[in-house]
Amino acid sequence: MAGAASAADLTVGFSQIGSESGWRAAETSVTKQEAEKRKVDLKFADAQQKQENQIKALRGFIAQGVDAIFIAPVVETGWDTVLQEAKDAEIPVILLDRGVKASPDLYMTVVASDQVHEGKVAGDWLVKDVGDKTCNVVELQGTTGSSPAINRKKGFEDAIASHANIKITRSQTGDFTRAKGKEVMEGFLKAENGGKNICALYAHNDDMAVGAIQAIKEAGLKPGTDIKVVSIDAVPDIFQAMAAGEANATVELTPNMAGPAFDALEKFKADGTLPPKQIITESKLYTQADDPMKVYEEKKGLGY
Ligand code: GZL
Repeated sequence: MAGAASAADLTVGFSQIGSESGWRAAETSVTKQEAEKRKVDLKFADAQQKQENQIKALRGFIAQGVDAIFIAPVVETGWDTVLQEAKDAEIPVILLDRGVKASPDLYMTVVASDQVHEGKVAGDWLVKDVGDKTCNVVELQGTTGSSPAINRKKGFEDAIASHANIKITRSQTGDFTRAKGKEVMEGFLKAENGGKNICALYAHNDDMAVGAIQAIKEAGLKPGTDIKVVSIDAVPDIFQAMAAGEANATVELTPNMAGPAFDALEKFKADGTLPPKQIITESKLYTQADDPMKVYEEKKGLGY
């Protein structure tokens, strides 16, 4: 259509949290590919997990006069002022993969999974797996104050609420990283009779689960058998662990939040159509029954 803004005319500032997990690295590479495909000029800023760096990056994008801002907000709170500054500069903001506690008129849309549902799917799998056996669960939470950590905890607790035989006995943040996941799991194992009192691990992402699997093995126990392992993201390495019988289930999170975000932005720029306030991506359960090495081969090399 004559005069319709094509993506090629757009400059988008992207404030990314960092590279704390394989999934985050995949999201970054997919976002850059999506921008490339659409000939969008993407200004990328890595915040190294710090909110103040994201706020600084957003102010830089506003000063540059970008056409739009994408941000994966590291935590839910503390965004009102800088989002208002973007709104005052008439620069639309799209949230990727995490939500914020701010007035919805301060951002165009959030492209993310239903994180409560992800936690519920993980919990439902464990409920089905353990039946009426007593099961003490340890939980590795994501980054404190982040929407996935809050929501995935809620979803899992909803799933086990009516099953008195399943209880979360220890819960601590592993900040979505392998190293922290391993370290915190080592503490859980020590505190729980060398792990003999632990029936299952629920990790808010696969990277923490992979770190914890290492700790379980070093404690002389069999992950996937002595301690069941359920997590979220569906990164390649969790499928390798599943194929080795060391992990049991994961809930897939697509790393392609940018595709729907760019689509919404292009439509808005072309004819002013606003997207819904939430664009929810699919979640899919994978278990050892899903030919894990085949899935691993399909996923590796996709930027993880
Ligand atoms: C969830 C996303 C989480 C991933 C982690 O939408 O924000 O952040 O599950 C990542 O791997 O660190």
